[in-house]
Amino acid sequence: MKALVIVDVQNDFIPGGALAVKEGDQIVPIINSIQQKFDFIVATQDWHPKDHGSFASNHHGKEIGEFIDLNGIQQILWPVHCVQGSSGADFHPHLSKKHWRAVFQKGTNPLVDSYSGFFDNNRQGDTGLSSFLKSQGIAEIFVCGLATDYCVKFTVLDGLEEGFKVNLIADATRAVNLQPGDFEMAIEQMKNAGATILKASDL
Ligand code: VGL
Ligand code: ZN
Repeated sequence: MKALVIVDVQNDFIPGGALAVKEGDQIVPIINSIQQKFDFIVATQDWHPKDHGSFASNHHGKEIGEFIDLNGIQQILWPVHCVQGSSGADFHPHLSKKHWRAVFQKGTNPLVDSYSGFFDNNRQGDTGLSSFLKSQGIAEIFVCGLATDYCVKFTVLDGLEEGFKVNLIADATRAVNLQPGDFEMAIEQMKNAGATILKASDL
């Protein structure tokens, strides 16, 4: 069985939000039409406590975009985003949520970031996504959402490591692109790791 995994389509990643992804809003109608082709849909939600270690403002004298060591892992510092219970952490209001089986929240441990929908960046914390999908007989996942070069990419890479057949619906994602070309580089990495790169029209 196959599942659609919708990654982090939340207000803070949409233009106007705290960590806006350019054109992030453009994927919402695309994802809504894709959802009609799937019987099994789950979503992930970036869900940080206020004191999260990935926020620049929680490190005295540090700026957004700087790198720090966060408990032994290199961490880029982000603006405050997707704080638990804030409107920025809500899903985009036009995103259809009617047929979702479950939502997996991530980034809840202040001591470590979590890009992947499966595991924290230190691979210790587990959201339960992998065991849930496996318990439901899902062997193949189709990934879309935000952002191509962070949470989408690491969800795809962990999905492959967890033994799923993984497809990326590339035009149903958008990238942060801190550096020009980050979108293309992320696609290359996912493809090299074994993901199939698709367009929404291929479904
Ligand atoms: C994300 C940066 C920080 C994402 C989440 O959803 O891609 N990026 N937190
Ligand atoms: Zn985050």
